[in-house]
Amino acid sequence: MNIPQTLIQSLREARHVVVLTGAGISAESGVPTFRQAQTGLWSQYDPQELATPEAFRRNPRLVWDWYSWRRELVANALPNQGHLALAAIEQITPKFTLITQNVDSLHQRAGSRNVLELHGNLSRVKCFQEDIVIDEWRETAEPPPRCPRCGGLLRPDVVWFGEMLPARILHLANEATRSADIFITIGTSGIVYPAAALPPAAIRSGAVGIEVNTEETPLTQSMAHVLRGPSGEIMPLLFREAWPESDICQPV
Ligand code: BJW
Repeated sequence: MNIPQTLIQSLREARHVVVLTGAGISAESGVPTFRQAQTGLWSQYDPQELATPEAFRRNPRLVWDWYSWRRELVANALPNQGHLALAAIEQITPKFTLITQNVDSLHQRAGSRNVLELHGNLSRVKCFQEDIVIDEWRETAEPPPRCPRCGGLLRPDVVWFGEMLPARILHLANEATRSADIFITIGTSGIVYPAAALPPAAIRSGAVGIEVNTEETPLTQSMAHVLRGPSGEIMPLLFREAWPESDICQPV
């Protein structure tokens, strides 16, 4: 792939690089994307219908079991070259903010530090009743497990459709978006709000917009640069072209 020199130059000169990632960045780690057909037992369910408070109210066990399956899947996955390249870019740029819609912790496991998790994290659970994060819990024969404080049902600490995003994190994401010189979206379909509103907001504030995705999305048209292909190949290439002299974490 030919990466435009103007893009390389903008990246080298940027004071604040902001990245928004979605499920596509973890695809090469073997984690199915949100809207990809699910596999095996879960292929008969629509993820959009499982990721709601209504679904949990209707069938808490089904929703809990889906998240338990995904928790195990990501625990056995490894960060890929795309995650690693972002951790390397964070080390070499003056200011770097990684906004992720993912709940899989793969960015943190790759070494990224300044990560804003818009949609929560699979590894945490909270009480469905009291909305309080519970540190100690274990799987039970009759899932979901119960809250040790009030006996309510436990649920994953993720953001479902119709729920508010964590206010402080969303505030930090909006602030970073407004001050970005470069805003890169990676592996997101760009259809879920308010995350999907961040790239156009960054571009309105003067950022150079870059999209890395295997497919076209509703965000594509507004981007200054579109890099079409898998992020596990494109991100290391971008890093090597922008900082050929760097010896930090040269992705292979
Ligand atoms: C690759 C690749 C490779 C593959 N390399 N690329 C404004 C307008 C319309 C609707 C709304 C609106 N504002 C709010 C709404 C409602 C709703 C919404 O957005 N609905 C839309 C579907 C229309 N939003 C909400 O409800 C949000 N809450 C909210 O706004 O609160 C205030 C409010 C409440 C009530 C009413 C109104 C306002 C909450 C959204 C929470 C989303 N949660 C989920 C689940 C998280 C937990 C879990 O994981 O189970 O988050 S849904 C799901 O979508 C998940 C993802 O983070 C999110 C985004 O998906 P993502 O990451 O983009 O994945 P995919 O699968 O869609 O795409 C993968 C992409 O990768 C594709 O493009 C591939 O091509 C690409 N790809 N391989 C590069 N190797």
